[in-house]
Amino acid sequence: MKNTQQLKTSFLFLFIFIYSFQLISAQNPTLFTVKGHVSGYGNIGVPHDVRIYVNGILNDAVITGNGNFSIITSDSNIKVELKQGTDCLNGVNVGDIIRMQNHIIGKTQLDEPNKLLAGDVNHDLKLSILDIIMIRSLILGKNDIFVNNRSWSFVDADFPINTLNWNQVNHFIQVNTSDPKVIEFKAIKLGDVDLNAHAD
Ligand SMILES: [Ca+2]
Ligand SMILES: [Ca+2]
Repeated sequence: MKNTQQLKTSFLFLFIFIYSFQLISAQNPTLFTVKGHVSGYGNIGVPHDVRIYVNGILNDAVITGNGNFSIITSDSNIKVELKQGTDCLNGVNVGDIIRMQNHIIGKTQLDEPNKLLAGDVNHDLKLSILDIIMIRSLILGKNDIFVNNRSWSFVDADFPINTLNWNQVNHFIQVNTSDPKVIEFKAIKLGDVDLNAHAD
């Protein structure tokens, strides 16, 4: 009889232990840290006021002066995007329009994929007269931002980009959070096809 009672008590303790463990696990999910880095191209540097979005939601992670950031998440797979929508005119002037016109009519091609990404200000993955119209409106003060409130683009820096595939690069990075690799973004100032914007 005593053994039966002891067995019941043992089962009860075992049940409480497993239940408590499950409760603690649910309250304290495993957290992953995803490390990232953003860099400008050439001597352009990294812009201020860059916001980090994780799965479409603004995250509190901040980018340090040297371009590093850390995201803490409990998700096993996340989509990371960077956005910056201030100071759209930075580096944008008539010289950019002339270079884009020359590219479109085939006179002088823009010779770097970064310049093509910079020129596609309406983000339709083509360089066309529509982009020039948008830049001209910005310079004339008729609008103060490019589409989707973007002033800079942030693309996957590990994509093997060239002047033929520049429009296939992802403007986000999908991350398996258990993978320790550092994700790398490249910052592109929109509208600045001769690359004379500055980061601060
Ligand atoms: Ca375009
Ligand atoms: Ca420029």
